[in-house]
Amino acid sequence: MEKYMIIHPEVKKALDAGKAVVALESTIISHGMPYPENVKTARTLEELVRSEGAVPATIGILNGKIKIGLNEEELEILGTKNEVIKVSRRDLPVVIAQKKHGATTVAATMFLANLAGIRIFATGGIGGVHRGAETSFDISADLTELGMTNVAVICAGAKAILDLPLTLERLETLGVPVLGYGTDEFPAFYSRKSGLKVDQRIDTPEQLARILKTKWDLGLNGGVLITNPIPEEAEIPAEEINDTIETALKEAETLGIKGKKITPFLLNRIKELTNGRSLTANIELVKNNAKLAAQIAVEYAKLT
Ligand code: PSU
Ligand code: MN
Repeated sequence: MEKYMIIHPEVKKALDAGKAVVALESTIISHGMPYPENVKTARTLEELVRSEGAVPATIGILNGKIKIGLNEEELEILGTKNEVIKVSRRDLPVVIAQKKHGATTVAATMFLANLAGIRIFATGGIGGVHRGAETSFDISADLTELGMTNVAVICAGAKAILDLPLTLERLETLGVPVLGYGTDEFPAFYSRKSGLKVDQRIDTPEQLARILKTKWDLGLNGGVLITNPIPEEAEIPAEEINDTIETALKEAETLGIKGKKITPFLLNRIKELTNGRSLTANIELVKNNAKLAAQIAVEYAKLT
């Protein structure tokens, strides 16, 4: 594995000692947010994870090397360079063999976290079933990965640009528990509410850790989706953001934007249309998730 993967010494030490580690993704840095907010947010996430007593491991690919834990310079490259490829599961061998730079999506980050022995991963919002998927077939590889890889993903729900009811249906079929941290309702990324229910509300990091341990002890392979609503102060209520999302979706259709380009396009257009408010919301919700993920990782480390 050393041929392909470099684990940062601090992360390696924590993993060997059975200490709490939290994986963080890099697509959000390279394709989800503009510079310099992206790099600044990535650093803040790492600090937040540390302040809760866990070790952060931001995952990305540099010159074809899988990096579990990035240094300052590497974060800066992923945050600024145009040639950084958005890497989902299927892109991994191509980008690695060709020695390119890659920012990993939820699917690819889950896969690599598992390879490194990290069980807890924080992101913003997972990919899911796109609106109109009945004709476009656009369903994020994040869902299939959640169906098979033993990593818990802490997120603010699925991005509101998606078809949330269909996303929940897929997660059910794939055997992925969808848990609400302190909420009965499935959060909708920018908004705390979606009108949809989670499987189960769970109120403490300790109970969440126990569910993870139980699932994997039983050989129930696959991920767990832990949904954490955006903090109230940063929320954009669904009634306010929905028109903007509709506008952005229509533009994407007119421009013929498809495949891996659609999510970055929509996030950027929504940011422009809300004069940056959606970016602030995005930053605050990821920070909230990184904190919770660290708390869960600390509890999980106590059980293993
Ligand atoms: N959450 C964010 N911003 C993002 C993403 C998630 O707050 O940019 C990224 C994640 O990396 C996720 C990806 O895996 O969008 C989904 O892309 P797609 O729909 O093409 O699978
Ligand atoms: Mn897609």
